[in-house]
Amino acid sequence: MFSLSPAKWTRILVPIAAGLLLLAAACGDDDDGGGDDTSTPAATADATADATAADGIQTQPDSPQEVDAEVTEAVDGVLQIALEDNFYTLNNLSVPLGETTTIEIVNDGTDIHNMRIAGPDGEFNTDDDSVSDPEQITAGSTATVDFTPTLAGTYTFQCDFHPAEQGGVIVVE
Ligand SMILES: [Cu+2]
Repeated sequence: MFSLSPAKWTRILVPIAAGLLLLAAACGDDDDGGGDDTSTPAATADATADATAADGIQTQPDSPQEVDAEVTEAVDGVLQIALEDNFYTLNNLSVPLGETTTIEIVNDGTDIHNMRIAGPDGEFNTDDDSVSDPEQITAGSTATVDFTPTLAGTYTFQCDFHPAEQGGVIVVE
């Protein structure tokens, strides 16, 4: 009985080989599972990006000028403020989200002043700033800033000529 014919060996070995192939296929499925695992970090990165967008604007600089206790709201898309040496007469402003507010500025001082609003990036002198037109407002003259915020939050503005003492905030909601 120890001497099996080649035909009998074939009947024994073929099922074993087939079993090994099945095991290999099963391992292949495990590898696919590993592939699913590698997609998880990408999904996490997307969630992080969404969370950043949902957080809205970046942390803004502090106003160099003490902020008014009273809030001044835009009326029919217009806010009127004045410049003095060296402060804003009103500097706790409120405007609606997603609408253009025109800030009308008159320079009641003797120095040159202006108004620059840090954009959503929370930094001055970057592309997303809103700046008065003209950028230099001489004594007795006027200027405007058209501000159309698309993200809610509290933005900081400053005078570029007196950034250490003249500024304020705009609440967007
Ligand atoms: Cu100034």
